[in-house]
Amino acid sequence: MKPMEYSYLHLGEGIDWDSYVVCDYRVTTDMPMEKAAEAIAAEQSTGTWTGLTTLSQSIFDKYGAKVFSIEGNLIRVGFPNEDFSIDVGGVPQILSVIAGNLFGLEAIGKVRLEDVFFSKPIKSMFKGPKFGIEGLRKRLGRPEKPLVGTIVKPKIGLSPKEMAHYVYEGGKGGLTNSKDDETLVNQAFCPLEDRTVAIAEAIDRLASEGHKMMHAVNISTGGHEILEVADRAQSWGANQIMVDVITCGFSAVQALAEDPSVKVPIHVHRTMHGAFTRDPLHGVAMLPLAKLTRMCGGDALHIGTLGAGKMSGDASGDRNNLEACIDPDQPFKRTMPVSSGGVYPGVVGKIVKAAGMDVQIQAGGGVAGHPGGVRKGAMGMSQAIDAAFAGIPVAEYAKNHEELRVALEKWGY
Ligand code: CAP
Ligand code: MG
Repeated sequence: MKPMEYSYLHLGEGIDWDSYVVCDYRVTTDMPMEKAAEAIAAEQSTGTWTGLTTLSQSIFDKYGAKVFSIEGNLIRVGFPNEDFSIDVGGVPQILSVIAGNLFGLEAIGKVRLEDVFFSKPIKSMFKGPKFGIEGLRKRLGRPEKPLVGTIVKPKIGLSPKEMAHYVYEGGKGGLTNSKDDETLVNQAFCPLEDRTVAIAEAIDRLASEGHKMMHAVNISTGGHEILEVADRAQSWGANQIMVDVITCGFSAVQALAEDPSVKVPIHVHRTMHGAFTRDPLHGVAMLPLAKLTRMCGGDALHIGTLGAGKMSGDASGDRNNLEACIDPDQPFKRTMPVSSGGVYPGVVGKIVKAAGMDVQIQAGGGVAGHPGGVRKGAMGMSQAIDAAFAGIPVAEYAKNHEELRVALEKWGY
């Protein structure tokens, strides 16, 4: 029997957005673009490198991916809903379809998944955030202003008592949020239990003094125990948990968000994403990752600093990430976009201008590096937020706010 060859090209056809998961790939190749597009559609659905005697017309029609358009080096491929295995399979299986083998196809060259549009039936299998922007704001009693936070620095090395003191000082300086850094979990110098208990006490003390604050304790760990660790952290007083979504997996976020035992918001860090988001021609853009994180239930997600900070990422790409977090057309609560990485008071106005008020702006070095210490560093950040909220230029505001003035003097604006 002669193997059948099928054409995955459906160029110019209208797309039934409810029947397909549609992906935009940027392709850099020596092949004719149509051939590359077909190779991707085939590899990721019903084909492989050669025709198959086992592939029938009906299998191809039902499950074959369709190439809907090719514009320059951007190709749009639709995967039929039937290609996805949601109940068992979930995000790992989705990723193996839309972002799997295709990146390694030797003949093609470079491919970058720029965007993904999930169909309604696929989205309906997800629950999204339990708290989202509104839930965080409610818990913090902060209805309008951007949230302002810190990442306790140094990343590692402080004891639980020192961390709790840092958090308390941050709260006294006006911060609404603080968090563990991504490399800290349960090292001997700062055990999770002792740290969580000590920080919860600090936060209780702040509350008794009239200030609400949240600290995201990093519970990133293996999938076999993450729910249990989240449980323990809550029993020790954690009022927010943090997960590194790339290293733990989207399913870790989803498992936590959907488990009724998790009663605190989930802060989602994205450490390691740069390994595949940074190359503009190859890998996966942050935008699809942001969409997936929201579907899986992340209450807050790092989206970049819109061109202001230390990490790579540009204003328009970060803006797209932010839109994915807050897009009102999605059937999920909105995820709080978190702007972090090399932030200091002098750039807060720029971030607020680009992001609006629904953003959490946080600084590690930009708080702990303040010449006056953590409390004054936190005051400098809080004052910068207040200035941006009031629409007053930061240098103007600093004339009456000493901590901000010192920060601007040290780091500029
Ligand atoms: C920021 C940070 C965050 C980055 C990650 C750090 O500290 O704690 O992990 O924000 O980048 O270790 O760099 P600083 P992104 O405020 O001291 O820079 O948010 O882009 O994922
Ligand atoms: Mg960090």
